[in-house]
Amino acid sequence: MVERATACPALRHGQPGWQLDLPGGDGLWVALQGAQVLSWVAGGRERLYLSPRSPFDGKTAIRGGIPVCFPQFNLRGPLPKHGFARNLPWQPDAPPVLGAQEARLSLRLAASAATRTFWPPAFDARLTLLLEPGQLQITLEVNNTDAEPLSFTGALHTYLAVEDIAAVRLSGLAGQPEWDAVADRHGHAADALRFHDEFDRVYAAAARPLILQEPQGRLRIEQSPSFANTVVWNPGPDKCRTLADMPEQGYRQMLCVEAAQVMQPITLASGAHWQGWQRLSVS
Ligand code: TA6
Repeated sequence: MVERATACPALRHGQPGWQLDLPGGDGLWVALQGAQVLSWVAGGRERLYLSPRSPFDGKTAIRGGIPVCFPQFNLRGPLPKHGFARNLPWQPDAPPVLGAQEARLSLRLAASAATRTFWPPAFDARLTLLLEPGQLQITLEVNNTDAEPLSFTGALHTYLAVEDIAAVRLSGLAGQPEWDAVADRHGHAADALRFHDEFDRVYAAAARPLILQEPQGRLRIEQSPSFANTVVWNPGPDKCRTLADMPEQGYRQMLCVEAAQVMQPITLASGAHWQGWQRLSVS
């Protein structure tokens, strides 16, 4: 057992990344590809779903963990689905900051020849991971380093690990405006969301925390008001069968709860800065 937080470069799934550990046993691993957290252990349990069928080839989107979707959400624009940030290598921005009970690591993706093939603007993005006992906060920052304004949408597309999706309830969204992307129907959120089939809905974000309730325990999910939406996604059995990078029964073990900006792009003037975060806490 370590006595102080530690951080070191570490390979997993054949991919380069960083491992952060706290004295009490909590830890995370983040891949350089996409600055994608692929494991977060808290309270002795893995809290993130990661598909065993992900290709791990250093460039194809990884199915699971916390994909950073930037600068486009889904297919709402001309870019590849969910943008390019999840396909490109990010780099540590500065040495990790380590305390007795916390570890912080920032990774950076700046405009390059690779990003300009998709998207012309100059930008500087940073993802900061703050690991504390029972808690993980993920903060995305975007700086417009271009002479012109830039606009983006996106998400922290978190895949939460669940024991059995049939036993999961997600509360905290009651009454929020809801767009059901499967039925293309607008309505309002039920008191507690249950998941029996394909579920793909975009909500106006709630000011209160969401609670993911399972027989094994609860997880509290918060997001900054700078993300206008929360997206909740589970492919259900039929859609899951069509996803080559998911096991047939994989949908049973995951639920995506995403801090997102879907409908209304964020526009940054030249030199302007934006940040948005999601915080996950074991309770
Ligand atoms: O956030 C939900 C969503 O946009 C769904 O519509 C679904 O397609 C999902 O993301 C996964 O997208 P991906 O490109 O990772 O397969």
